[in-house]
Amino acid sequence: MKLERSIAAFARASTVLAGGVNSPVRALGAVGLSPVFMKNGAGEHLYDLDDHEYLDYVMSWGALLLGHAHPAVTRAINNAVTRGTSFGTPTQAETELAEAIVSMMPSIERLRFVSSGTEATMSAIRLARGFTGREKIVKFAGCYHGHGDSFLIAAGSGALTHGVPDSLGVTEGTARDTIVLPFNDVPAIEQAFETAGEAIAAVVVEPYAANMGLVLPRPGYLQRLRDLCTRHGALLIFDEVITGFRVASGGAQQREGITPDLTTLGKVIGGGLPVGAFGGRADVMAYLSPSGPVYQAGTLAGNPLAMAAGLAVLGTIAEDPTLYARLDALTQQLSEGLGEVMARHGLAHTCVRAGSMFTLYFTQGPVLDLEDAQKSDRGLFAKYFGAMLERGIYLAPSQFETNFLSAAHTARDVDRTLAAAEASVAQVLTAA
Ligand code: HOZ
Repeated sequence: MKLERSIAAFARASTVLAGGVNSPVRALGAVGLSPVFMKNGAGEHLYDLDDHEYLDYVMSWGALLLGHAHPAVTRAINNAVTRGTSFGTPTQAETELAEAIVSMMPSIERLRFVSSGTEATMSAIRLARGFTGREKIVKFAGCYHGHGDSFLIAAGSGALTHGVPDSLGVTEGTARDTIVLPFNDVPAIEQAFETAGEAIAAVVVEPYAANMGLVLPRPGYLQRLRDLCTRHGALLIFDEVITGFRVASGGAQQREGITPDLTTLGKVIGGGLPVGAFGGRADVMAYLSPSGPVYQAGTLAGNPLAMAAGLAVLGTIAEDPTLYARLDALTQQLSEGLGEVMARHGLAHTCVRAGSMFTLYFTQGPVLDLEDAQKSDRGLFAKYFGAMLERGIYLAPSQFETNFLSAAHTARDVDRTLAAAEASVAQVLTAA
């Protein structure tokens, strides 16, 4: 496969952009390749500068639940853009999208829009600290909550992929206020509350951890977090930037039957435009300026184009009662099929799935925390990724990320992916 134009584009970008990219994972360094520059997307497909077509399983890292350039979303953005791109004043679209979110995710009584998931989680912990008057937050190793300083400790996603889970530039003081525990480990969180319960403002968790690959909570784990937070007066923050409106209209909290105090959102609620939100209990949200003493603001917060796109996405979800069941079934077919391919070739593997999200690990499993995820054969993953790319399948380019399907993916796409996986594994094993 020739990627000449992408290679040239990366060389040019590297002369003006730090590292040649605007977000580390897309550099494809983890799989030993040069980034593929895309020029357009349609439905479940992406097209690169060299005119190759790819079946896309990144879907803008989960943002595109409906696929690329969905007609309802495109129409909404086109209509909004003719009225102006940003006003720095309230607009009714913000209230309309907030109403839609509140009606679909009942734990959210009030919310605020921001411009990214990172901003949402940074703001949520400031609010939690302001509300509780406490300083420490608990996070879990391998979970990623954007690149706010407090979260770049044992962080997942690109930080893990590129070997900087504890980034330089984070002060010791900040690091001291973050307690890092293994995911899925009940004794560890019990112990943390026993030792430092009075100082813990919040426990922040991706209910389905999707930035060390996909790792699901053991039965009862999230409920235990809920109970401990309630007992010790700490807030439970669900980071649903990835899972919100992706695994169900009410997110992972609906599927698991847990009510967090605060939730952070992003991705799907912006239909591919830059957006984030945090929200939850009305008494906690009342602490936010201008009604309360915790400051938070943003020039582009509630941007009219992002609000229009989000309304189109949530409107489409609301009108399609079988959407999530279809996505679930298709993703199950794919992840089980991939498992069968790997088993046929005698490869140790574990395929973890939730709704339209999945990760294939090259390890026997089970994968229940970061330590387990790191047992995956990353060399094998890199070869598999490259072989799939050559066959026009664009997977998440790191072992420590999650793949996403969209409403545009079809059973034919799944068959094509499984055939490509069969051929890719055969190629990788023959070359070994
Ligand atoms: N941190 C994102 C994945 N979890 C990657 C964002 C990007 O490269 O666009």
